[in-house]
Amino acid sequence: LINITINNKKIAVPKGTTILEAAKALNIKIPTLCHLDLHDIKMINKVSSCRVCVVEVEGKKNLLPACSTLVSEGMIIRTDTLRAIKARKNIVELLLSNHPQDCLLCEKNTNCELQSLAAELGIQEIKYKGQTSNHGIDKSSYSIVKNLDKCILCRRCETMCNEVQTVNVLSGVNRGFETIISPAFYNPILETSCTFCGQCIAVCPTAALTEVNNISKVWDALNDDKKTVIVQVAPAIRVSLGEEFGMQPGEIVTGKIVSALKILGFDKIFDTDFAADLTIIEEASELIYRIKNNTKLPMLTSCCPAWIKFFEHQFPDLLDIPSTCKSPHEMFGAIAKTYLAQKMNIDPKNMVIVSIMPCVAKKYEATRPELSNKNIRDVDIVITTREFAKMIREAGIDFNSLKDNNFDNPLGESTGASVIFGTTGGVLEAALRTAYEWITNKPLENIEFNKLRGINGIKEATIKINNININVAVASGLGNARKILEDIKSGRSNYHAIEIMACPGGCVGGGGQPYHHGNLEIISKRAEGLYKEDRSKKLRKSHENPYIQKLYKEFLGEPYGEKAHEILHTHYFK
Ligand code: HC1
Ligand code: SF4
Repeated sequence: LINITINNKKIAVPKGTTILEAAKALNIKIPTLCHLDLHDIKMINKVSSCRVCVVEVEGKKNLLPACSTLVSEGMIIRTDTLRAIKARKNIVELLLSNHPQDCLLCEKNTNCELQSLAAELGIQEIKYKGQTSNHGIDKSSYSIVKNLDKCILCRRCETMCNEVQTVNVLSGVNRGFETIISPAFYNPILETSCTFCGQCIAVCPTAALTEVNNISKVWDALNDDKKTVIVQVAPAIRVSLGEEFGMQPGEIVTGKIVSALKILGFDKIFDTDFAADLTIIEEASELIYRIKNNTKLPMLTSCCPAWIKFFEHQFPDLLDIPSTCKSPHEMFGAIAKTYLAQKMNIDPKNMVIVSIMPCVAKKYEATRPELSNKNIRDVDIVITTREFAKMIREAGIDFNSLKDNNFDNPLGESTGASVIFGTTGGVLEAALRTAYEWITNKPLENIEFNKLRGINGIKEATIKINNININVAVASGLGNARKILEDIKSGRSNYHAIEIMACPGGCVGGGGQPYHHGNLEIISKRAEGLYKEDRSKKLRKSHENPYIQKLYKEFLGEPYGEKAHEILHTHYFK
């Protein structure tokens, strides 16, 4: 151990510890901006580009950056001297001198790390006047807005995109004042292999990367008398939305969500969980078919649109193995505009389906032409958890005091299996609960597959069903997905089914969720909330959902049959 002193407090820390880490152990806060250490998902941004974390070290002439300076025996460090504080202020003032000062109008207002830091440091004027950048805004995609004028070159997005997701879309080009973070050849993001996972947005400290805001489209629909506006809520929203209103991550706010949506004026309030149960019926049927016929194995799950885009770009020779199931929220839209439209006796053209999702890739997914029926899109508008929270605030709803309400039927009932879709491992666990009972004709006693749970990037298990050993794997984060796909490509893999989610942790860690500001424990707590909701449900297997059974009886016919294929399945492109 190495003995050091920080602000007169002594501590012994292991060799290789940085001053920043040692200070944290003493509960001494050193402000940082570019630094981000998300150990659990192997994302460590250590570029030390902002220098906000400078401290004084006895015997050293210059101030040193705490994030990249390792401790040494006997080091005496001060984080709170006038010189250090002045230097920090100076750095932030310099950053602000080349930053649009439109906080009041900014998408990240009240959620921006630069803004908070400026407030913390008491900055009230920007001393420096000079040249400011003017790069224009990239609004080419349906998911992501890139505004380089707000970029502070922290490189967090670059680390996330290249090292964690291995997509390699964003990198620094040019030098000095001209440096920008850009796709190759300055291409608009739409023309790249960006998956729209939104993880770059999740780690951007400012509003350089944000989601495409669809709130006004929803207000317009709600105010159009000719439209029947139907909303669905993704599994992962119910354990994260509360954070926007001061609640703990993982707190289940499903009932309050329904109440808020009623006040906002949606005509019907349904649950994507219902469609997740439906997905399981189709996906479990498909898996059993493929195992019995020993064809197109391993089967890969297909509910994550960023993952779909990733393999379309990166692994085009494997396009036949993903499940052909549309994602649950797309299945929901397809059923709403056929089965429900018939039941309600309305023209699907006058229906607007709004999806509230933890994901920015779902915005792009909804525009894919093949996710439609007779040229009518399955889903019309997608908003994120964050946008939903903004709508609740805009409408002046006191979220915390709302009473609980229930989803409407027939597309509002769901089982515990569907709830856990929102966390990594949940889709596969849900599919196995059904596949096991269908193959063996026996009840599954222990329905919790603990080996598939937890935030680990890659998880594996072997499940004995009758006499067959079914090998399964789960990956979250696209870098982990890449490893699994490379193994399949080279024939090293012996899995039957693999679940892949693009965002580390699954949808609970989605790019449209409340910002975690570097605290990954938040993602685990959201997952715990979903498992808790699963345990509280009377029905915990998708095939037990009575409304799903009714849907097949009244409308779809056989699971994985002709009508189901026409409405609920899709195909992929190189
Ligand atoms: Fe997800 Fe899914 S679980 S993909 O993470 O399969 O977004 O929550 O809605 O569609 O159900 C997201 C979450 C979500 C779909 C479902
Ligand atoms: Fe990279 Fe995902 Fe951001 Fe696209 S959305 S640039 S893939 S991190």
